[in-house]
Amino acid sequence: MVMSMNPYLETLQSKLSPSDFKKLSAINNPNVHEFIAKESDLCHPAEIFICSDSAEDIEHVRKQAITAGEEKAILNTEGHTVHFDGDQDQGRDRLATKYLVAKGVTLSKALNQMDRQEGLMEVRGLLRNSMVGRTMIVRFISLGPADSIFTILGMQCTDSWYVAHSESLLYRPGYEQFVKAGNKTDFLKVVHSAGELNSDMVSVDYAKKAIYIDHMDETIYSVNTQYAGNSVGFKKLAFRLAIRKASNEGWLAEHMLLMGVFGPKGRKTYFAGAFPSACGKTSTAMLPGETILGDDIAYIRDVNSSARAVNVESGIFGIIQDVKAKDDALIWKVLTNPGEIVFSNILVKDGKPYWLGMGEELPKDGLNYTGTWYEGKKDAADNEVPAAHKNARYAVALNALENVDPELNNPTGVELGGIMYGGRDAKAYVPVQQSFDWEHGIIAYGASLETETTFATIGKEGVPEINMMSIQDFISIPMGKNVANNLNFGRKLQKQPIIFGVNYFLRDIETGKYLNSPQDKHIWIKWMEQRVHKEVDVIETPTGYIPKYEDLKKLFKTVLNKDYAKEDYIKQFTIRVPENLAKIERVQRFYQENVTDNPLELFGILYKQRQRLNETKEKYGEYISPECFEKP
Ligand code: SPV
Ligand code: MN
Repeated sequence: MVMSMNPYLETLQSKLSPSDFKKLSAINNPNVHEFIAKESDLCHPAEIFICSDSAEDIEHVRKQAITAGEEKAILNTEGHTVHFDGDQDQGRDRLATKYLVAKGVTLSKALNQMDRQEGLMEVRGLLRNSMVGRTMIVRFISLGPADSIFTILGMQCTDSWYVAHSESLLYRPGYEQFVKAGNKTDFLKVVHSAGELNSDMVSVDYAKKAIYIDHMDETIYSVNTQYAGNSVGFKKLAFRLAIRKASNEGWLAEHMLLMGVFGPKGRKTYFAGAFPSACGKTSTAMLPGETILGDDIAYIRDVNSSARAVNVESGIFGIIQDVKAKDDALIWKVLTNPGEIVFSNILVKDGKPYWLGMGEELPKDGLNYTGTWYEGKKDAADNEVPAAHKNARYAVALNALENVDPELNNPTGVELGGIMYGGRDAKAYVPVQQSFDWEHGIIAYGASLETETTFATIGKEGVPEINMMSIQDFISIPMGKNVANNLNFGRKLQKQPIIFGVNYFLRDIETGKYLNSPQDKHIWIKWMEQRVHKEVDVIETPTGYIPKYEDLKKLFKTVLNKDYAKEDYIKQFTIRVPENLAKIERVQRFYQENVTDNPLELFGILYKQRQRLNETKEKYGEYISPECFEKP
């Protein structure tokens, strides 16, 4: 029995069953009890469920998500359920997501922030009595593998069984870690309430959505939303706190995939890749024949002077649109076979899930995020409602994939051979290039990453914007500091990963058509793998080192069994001087206007790139075939 009960634990006793009380008491940490007691006092749940790592507790959460109606067990395949978010709650909400900052502090003009006291008053006001009549579920999670230098512990109080269930699929359990850690103060805290729900168990008070990040107390508040990107606290919300922690401690928290890529004779090289949402990150991580460690968030540390990385998560919350049997064999197999999967915002008809771009004809009616759906249905603004939302997703544990990498839970992570940055750039950058060195890669590819807004966030699509290292939405430190952190991290390494820039979205200047097929990314990554081992030669251009035609031709044949035409290569790898100069200008303007603490190298490296472009323009004109740069 507990020797001396702290007052927080005592106040919680009336809301806990004897077994839950026992579970909570086993965590000998008044900080944990204090957090739960305070949030319980604010949200007023009828009872509290403490979710340990036991199979029984995990199963209880899964079943409750169905019993409560947040997930519907209406799909024919065993283990599959579907959850719907409200029609105004279909993506991460940038406007509702704010950093709470102390008076006189500003993180950066580009970040959404508000006064901390005001924000706390507002969000705690919204949370007041939000859980009346409901259960508060307390989850403990380990971000990164257990017992490792990478591990960050987190806990969440939520009234959503769907959120708690998603966390079973997406994260490593952390209850036992908390028990072991004893009186630890250093952990992330999240409180979430779905707020008022309609009879379909969907959050309705979207106008009062608030997702506030209080970095001073390492606490995240999320209310009146269910969309996992806003409510699963350990995803993008904890990520924001981790970026801060990493910055203070000298490591990197990144919006990056992690994968193993095979070279000749079974050699495996690990890559990390930063891509803004909906720019091909998950599909890169899932390339057939390679291995996957993660598709969203990585922690990277300097271990004995090499860069080692872990996946913060252990599951995937992936975009389902355009997942096809032919192009995405691995995930297709998972999604169409028995196993634990939560689909969200798809269309359901006769027990079968449907999504946009699945390569099958969609039914003319069914159930979707707007309720009963039929072809031609209009929303309140008179726009046609699609059969499924573009940002419809699936949540699944990584170990459901047959190509999950055996090092997923290695407490020392994997050594990175390469890092890639990829945006959505219709005009300027070539499909793949290697940076001249670490600094050039960080500035010209990472800090200059440009994309267009997509359906993964609420708001207009297709608006071009800078998305620094793909963490623009999540950055929680001054932006210049983030660039400096990245520069410094690599400079200290004896074994630097090679930095690459990729662009899956380059379009033909005349026709506007994409110049590559989605499969081509496999070629680029195989080329990068060879470059890490210096097995193929390169061509030097003003923006980076690009592949030689012969090397790509070989790879197209061996990997995809395709004949790669020289003409295609020339189109794809032509250096477009005007578009590149315009890009540099946009990047410069963005940093000049929004960021006050830019490292000097930023403008220096961009300046040199501009100079190289101008010099080659003098010599070869505005559109320069890669052949011009080839040494005789
Ligand atoms: C993304 O949008 O980058 C995601 C999904 O990975 S979310 O959980 O919404 O962040
Ligand atoms: Mn993401």
